[in-house]
Amino acid sequence: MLKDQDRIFTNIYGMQDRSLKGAMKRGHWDKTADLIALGRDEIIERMKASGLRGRGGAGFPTGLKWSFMPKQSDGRPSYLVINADESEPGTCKDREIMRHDPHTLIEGALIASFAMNANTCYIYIRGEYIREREALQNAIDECYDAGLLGKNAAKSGFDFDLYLHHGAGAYICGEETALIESLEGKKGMPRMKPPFPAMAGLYGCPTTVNNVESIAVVPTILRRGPEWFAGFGRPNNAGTKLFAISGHVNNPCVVEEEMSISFEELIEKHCGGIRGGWDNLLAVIPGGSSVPCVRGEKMRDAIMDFDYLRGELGSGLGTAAVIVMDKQTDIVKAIWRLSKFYKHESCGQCTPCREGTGWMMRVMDRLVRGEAEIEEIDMLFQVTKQVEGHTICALGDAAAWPIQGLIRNFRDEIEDRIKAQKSGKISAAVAAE
Ligand code: L3W
Ligand code: SF4
Repeated sequence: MLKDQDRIFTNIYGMQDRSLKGAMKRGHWDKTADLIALGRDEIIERMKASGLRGRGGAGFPTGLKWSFMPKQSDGRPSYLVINADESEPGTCKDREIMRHDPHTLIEGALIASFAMNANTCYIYIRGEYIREREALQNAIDECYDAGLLGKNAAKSGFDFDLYLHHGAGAYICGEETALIESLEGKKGMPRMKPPFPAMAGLYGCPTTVNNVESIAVVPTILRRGPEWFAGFGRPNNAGTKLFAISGHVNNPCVVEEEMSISFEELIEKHCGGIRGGWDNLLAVIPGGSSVPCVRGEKMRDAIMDFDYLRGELGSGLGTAAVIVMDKQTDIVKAIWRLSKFYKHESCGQCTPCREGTGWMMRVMDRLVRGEAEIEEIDMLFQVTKQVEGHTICALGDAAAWPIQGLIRNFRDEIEDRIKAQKSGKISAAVAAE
């Protein structure tokens, strides 16, 4: 278990002063100019050595991503864009950073932007995060007043501006290129990649889009050293990580823990156990709604990191939003609800996603009522395969994977439901309640 002194986020529960004064007392903004004086290449090398992988869901190595940005300007400005459009169902970790520890993010934005030669950074915050927006804007204002942002930011010799921009409630704007479109004032629709944003991003200029947590950990990694961060977790899965645990645990919470902690330890130490005990655990979605669910009995010994959850369990760490479901859960209905969500949030520009999310939801409607034929389960699986990997952005995959997880892990539950409905044991109306 992570010791208190190893926690990066020292005010995640808002028990302390979140103002600049309070943040400085906790060690933030301490000799930031010295960190910047390390120089661009050295900062990027240290971030690579830390092993930090992006905290927004994909786990792409952060230092490597920064190294894609041009070293010499070709006349175009470079940008850092921070993705604070936290909308993945189950995910509420970045919210806690912005509410209670906003200076970790602002200081990280300055250092990361310097490393990528970006004099301007935009934070794109989810529209519904009104209190977080206020907290963050207050912290930004404090930094301008104190000379930590603006001309010669933090006396580093680097001029840097930071702007907060809020979205309007569309999940798809969390996809990095849709976010860029939205920031440019257009409808939030994903672009084809390549080109990746590092080549042509905001206003066609070199851009890096990073998640809030990825940027907020940067100052501490540089202060304590990359080897300190790399010392947590298994190889290729380094660091400390915010886990957001919701659902049927006794104490749902957001907690910073060591990467690769076991699921059992995470739940027992921080959440007071599973509601009704471990025998009552039905299923877990370990990384936000976009990754497949896993049967409860496979999760108890699971290692909570990218490689184990993907490689051993066919799921994923995603945003580390851990959704726990006990045996009182109607799992077919839970996944049906996710289908409805993805259908609603599809931007509609590519056919497999636009049509496929509708088809998947309609078959899930029938399954949830028990009105389908058994053969339709395989047909639904085939539809998910037609969507997966055939779309412009990852929303298509995200819509397909939860259903694939349901069919792989809970086929018996779906079949029982259809049989019970056919034999009159449950009515369609009751099944769909
Ligand atoms: C340059 C290359 N850059 C990849 C960059 C790319 C992006 C990052 C990861 O989706 C996932 C999605 C959600 N040259 C590059 C390159 N990059 N190859 O690396 O890229 P990618 O395509 O692997 O993923 P993505 O499109 O960024 C993110 C999943 O995360 N997710 C969570 C989503 C929701 C939230 C939230 O609410 N906060 O994050 C959960 O699983 O489904 O699969 O920057 O440009 N050759
Ligand atoms: Fe839009 Fe869906 Fe295509 Fe993504 S996969 S671009 S959300 S239609």
